[in-house]
Amino acid sequence: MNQRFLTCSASVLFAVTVLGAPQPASAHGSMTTPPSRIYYCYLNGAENPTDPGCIAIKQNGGTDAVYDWMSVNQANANGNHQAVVPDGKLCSGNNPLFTTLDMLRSDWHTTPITASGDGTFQFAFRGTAPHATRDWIFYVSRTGWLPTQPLRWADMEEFCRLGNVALNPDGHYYLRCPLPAATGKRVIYSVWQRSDSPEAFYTCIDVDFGAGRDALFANGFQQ
Ligand SMILES: [Cu+2]
Repeated sequence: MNQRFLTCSASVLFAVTVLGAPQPASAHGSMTTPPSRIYYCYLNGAENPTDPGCIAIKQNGGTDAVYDWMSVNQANANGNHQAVVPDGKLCSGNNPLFTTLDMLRSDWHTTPITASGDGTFQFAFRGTAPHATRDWIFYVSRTGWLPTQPLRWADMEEFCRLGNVALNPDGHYYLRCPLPAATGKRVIYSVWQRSDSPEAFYTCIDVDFGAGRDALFANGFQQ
């Protein structure tokens, strides 16, 4: 068996077997700044959520998905994301545990997002175990797309692509990207493709660009 192609789950199982120590099922990750849809619901409380979208996740799929917020993955993506994640399944990564993330709702909690003076934003992705990275890819939903419509690849515009980033000692990957000149509520979609295995991870992040950068500058905003 070639360990290079073990999925993360298999690696954890291997560690449990060999070391005999309990390991959390938390060896992958998700976006925490801004929080991904699933991580937001974890913060909201798996057992007693108060947010309408998080309540719906619990009612339609129980709490397992929320507790496993770091595992929205495809084990054999190998860069072929559009092949392994069909339209309408982007937020779940086409992973059956997370189908509730694909629900068509207008009330997913959104987090305001604003670029810093240089037009960039520093995303934070909590990686509970380090993996070497092939690439990080960021997309934003197009103008006019509504969250009550299935999210399709054709609705997504790539705005950032980064290579390998070292895991910060605090357990996060910090990912600085130029933000698109978007307005209003959008979905930002991130793809994390490992280079040490074909496994990839997906996150939907519900954000609100508000009036957008262009409006800020038009109103005299100073960098
Ligand atoms: Cu992992």
